[in-house]
Parts: sequence; structure tokens; C-alpha cells
Amino acid sequence: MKVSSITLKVIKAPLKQPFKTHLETVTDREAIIVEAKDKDGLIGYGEAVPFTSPWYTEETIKTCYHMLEDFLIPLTLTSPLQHPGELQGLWRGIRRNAMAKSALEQAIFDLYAKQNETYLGRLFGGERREVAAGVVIASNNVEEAMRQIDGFSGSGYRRYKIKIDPLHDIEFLSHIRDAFPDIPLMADANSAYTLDDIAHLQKLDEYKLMMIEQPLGHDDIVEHSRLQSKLQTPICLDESINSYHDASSALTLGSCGVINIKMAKVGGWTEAVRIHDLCAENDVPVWCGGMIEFGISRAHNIALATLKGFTIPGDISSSSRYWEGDIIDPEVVVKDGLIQVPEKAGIGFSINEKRLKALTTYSQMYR
Ligand code: OSB
Ligand code: MG
Repeated sequence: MKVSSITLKVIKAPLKQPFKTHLETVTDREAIIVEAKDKDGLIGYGEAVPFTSPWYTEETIKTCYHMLEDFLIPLTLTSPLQHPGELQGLWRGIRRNAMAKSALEQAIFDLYAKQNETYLGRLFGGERREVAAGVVIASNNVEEAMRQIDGFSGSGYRRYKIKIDPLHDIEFLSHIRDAFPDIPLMADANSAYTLDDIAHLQKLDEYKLMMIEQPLGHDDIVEHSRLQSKLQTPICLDESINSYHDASSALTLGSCGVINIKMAKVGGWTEAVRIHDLCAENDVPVWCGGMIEFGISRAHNIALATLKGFTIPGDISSSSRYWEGDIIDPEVVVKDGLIQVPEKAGIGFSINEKRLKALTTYSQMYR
């Protein structure tokens, strides 16, 4: 396959409401849209989802742009390519920078799927016709959190995730459980605890949480294994899983019972599918993580979640959860807690060019 040109578009939009964790409050979101075009004018789309500052991963919009412009795009445009599965090998000499790689790999896989008139998920063996949707409540005000759960329940979400930290956990959860005794609920700590908190974390076992996500260090695997042996609630690793090797280490050490796979954080489709396959072989359930993304990344996530190991509803919500207007057409809609998987080739959604243009702050084409 030949990629004739690649265009980068930096976009920016305000969130409908602030997304608050103990690490950062996100009010505006930037992303880099990657468009890979072939000689027939077909276009594949990817979305780079680092934040503007490095609070969640080390990558930022600027580092990502730099890696794409100065390394990944030149190498890709000057190398022969039969299949997008070769990209990771081609980029072997470029360490890490997973979100930059993921966005470009996404665009070229989308282009390849469109050239072959196949829905992207099917390329990787995904068979699901609908995927279960989950939603994240990111407010440390318990009244506000409960109002949000109430509001989202109209869409029938199959799983609710709240953000916790040592100052907003036990009381917070007990209020939510009193009001919503039976909702499928989990908590994400984004590394807010240490091993000194074992006794405290054991108190969370009584709230019937599906799992607790990333309680300890963002780069830890060993301490989570100690903690998991002392908790009934399964641990789910997010920040700690940046590669197949990390997932393999976590399974070997028993550091978690569930893995949150974020395609962007592990460098794209190829690595995400390898992790999925490893977890499936080991009967470890996985779910698809979210990055407060726009529609293109959301579409890739839906395609990923069609794979059989994605048995737990992920952080895949409707476009309207975050945006006044999304950049895809139609927008992602959640009904009865489900998202219908599109049938069209590639990511399965068209681009809302008018909206994309309105959000673009900088754009450049490379050939
Ligand atoms: O820790 O899972 C996380 C969003 C941005 C950065 C980190 C995380 C999140 C989420 C997903 O919780 C939110 C979403 O995309 O709906
Ligand atoms: Mg998380």
C-alpha cells in the first residue's frame, strides 16, 4: 500500500463540564488529527490523545507533534509498506512515544481497511455487532457525582466509574452505594495511594466494586501484586500497562485481575491486540479505556471493543458526554447502554468536515 500524503490537524474544544481528578482538572481538550491519504483520494484517520501538559502520560500535544513531524512521518513516507502491521517494525528505532505512534498507525490501518472495503474491527477478528458502554463521573463533589449518575442512567450505561483519592473514597462511596445500591460501579484512583494504605483500601471491599483501577504508583507492577493478595476487590491496571511486556509481567506476578487496554497508551492497534490476545489466553478480562477523546479515537475504540476478550464495558461513552458537537458523523450514541457497531469500511464513521475545520487551530500537510 502507498501513502501519498499525511496531514496533521491540531484541534481544540472546551469540555461541557470540567473533568476532575486528584491530579488535574481538564476544562479544554486538544488533540492531533492524522489524515493518511492514498493516490485515489481515500483518507484514513487517526487521533493523537496526549493532554496539553504531561499530567497523565509523559507525552504532550507538542511532543507528539514533534515526533510525528520530525521522525514518524518522514520514515513512513520514505519506506515501502505492504501492510500496516509492518509499521511497528519500521519504527523500532524510535523509543516509546506511544501516542504519536498510535495516531499514525490508526490512520494507516483505517486507510488499509477502506482500501479493502472492510470494517476496521473485522480486520482484527472483532465480531461484536454492539459494544457495551460505560461512563466516567469525574467530580469530587458527592452531590454533583450523584446528579451525574442520575443523568447518565437515562442512557442505560452498563458501568459507572468514579474517581477516588484518599480524601474522597469511603464516605464518597457509601453515599453513592446508599443512593444506587445495585449499579455496576468501579473506582479509579489514578495512583493516589501507597502500600501504607493497605488497611484503608481493604475497607473499600464492602462496596461491591467491580474493580479498583490503578491504586498505586503509575509505574508500578510489583507493589500492586502485594496489594492484590490483600484485597478481595480485583485490581485493574491502567497507567502501569504501556506494552505487552508490562501486561505479561503483571499477569506473571498476579498484580491485577483485569486490564484496561488503551490503544493510545500502548502504541496502537498492533500492541493493543497482542495484549488482548495474551489476556484472553490467560482468562483475564479486559476493557477499553478512554482518553476524553474526540470521535475518531472513539471510533477506533469501538472497533477495538468488538474483539472477544473485551467482556467488561469500557470507558466508551456517547459523543455528547463531553462535546457540544463531535467531529464525526453520525456522533457516537449510547442507547440502552449499547453502541451499535457501524458496518461501513474503516472506522465506520464519516468526518464532520465543518466541525473539524471549526476546531482546527493549526494544520500542515507532509508528502
Ligand atoms: O485514568 O482512565 C483514566 C481520562 C483521561 C486520562 C486518564 C483516564 C481517563 C478516564 C477516561 O478516566 C474518561 C473517558 O474517556 O471517558
Ligand atoms: Mg484510569
